[in-house]
Amino acid sequence: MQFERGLVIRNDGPRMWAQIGSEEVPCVLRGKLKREAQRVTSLVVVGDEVEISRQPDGTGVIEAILPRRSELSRQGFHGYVHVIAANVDQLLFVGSAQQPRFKLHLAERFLAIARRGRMDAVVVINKCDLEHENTLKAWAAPLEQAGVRVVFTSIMTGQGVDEFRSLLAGKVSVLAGQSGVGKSSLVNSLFPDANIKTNTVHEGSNKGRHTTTTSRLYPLPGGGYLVDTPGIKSLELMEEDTEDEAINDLYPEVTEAAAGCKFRDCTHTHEPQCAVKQAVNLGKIRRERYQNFLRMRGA
Ligand SMILES: Nc1nc2c(ncn2[C@@H]2O[C@H](COP(=O)(O)OP(=O)(O)O)[C@@H](O)[C@H]2O)c(=O)[nH]1
Ligand SMILES: [Mg+2]
Ligand SMILES: [Zn+2]
Repeated sequence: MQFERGLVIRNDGPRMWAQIGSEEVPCVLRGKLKREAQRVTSLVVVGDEVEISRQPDGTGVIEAILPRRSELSRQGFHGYVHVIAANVDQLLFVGSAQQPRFKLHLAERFLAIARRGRMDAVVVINKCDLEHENTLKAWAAPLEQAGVRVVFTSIMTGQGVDEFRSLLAGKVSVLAGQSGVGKSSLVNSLFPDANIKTNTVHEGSNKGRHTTTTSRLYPLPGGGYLVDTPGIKSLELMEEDTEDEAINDLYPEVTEAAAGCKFRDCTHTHEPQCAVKQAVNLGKIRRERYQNFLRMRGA
């Protein structure tokens, strides 16, 4: 049987749509893939290239998933990896100069995520109209020294908007960055008619609430795609506070003892006057629990 090649452009959990030519075809997984999917969550994700057999009613059955060039993923507990999107060319970390102020550590976290997933990474500093040029250059310097491209933009003055547009052309890109930095503004100013949503799910709502599970690839007028996925937001939260919170919940005895550490940001590894290590030495916290806690924290 002759299979057709498709690109998964929309996925809302069990349901998937693949683009075949200019058609958007609803698809299901072949039974043998489904059994695998029970062991691996999100077996097929947006950006996957798949082989499809067409049914008489026009819908498709995904028969095979082609090898991925890259993976945007989130690392969970026990080495478990959750893939958010496949075959993404580049991760664009968008920060703003002010409101909110640029955070180098967030940029660096996403550079690490990009490297891990074999994606290119670019840092965009938006709202450049709100900060002095010298400050902007100082933020960019360590990134540029590490070989990372930094693009300065402003919706207000139009600075860098053409550069941003050419960055997206012909590529599959995912935009990451805190709420309020101007991701939607940048995209809307470039593609006013395209009705593209980026990281829409959490805006104006509380963390983790009202989440949609729909991920999609938006085709760009100039070629290329923008990835919209709630996963990118959960990735930020996961690697920031949710992960720590979840781990703290799992080790209440460590959390309790940690209140007595000398340093508020104590990692309970090498710091002096660490109440957690003291509790371990006194036998109040089991050593094995302590070691597992450190392993979970990636220490
Ligand atoms: N001064 C200034 N404000 C901007 C710029 N870009 C976006 N904003 C404003 O920042 C706010 C948040 O923008 P938005 O696109 O919703 O951010 P998102 O949450 O990252 O999608 C809006 O009020 C925008 O008008 C810019 O380049 N300069
Ligand atoms: Mg937005
Ligand atoms: Zn400590």
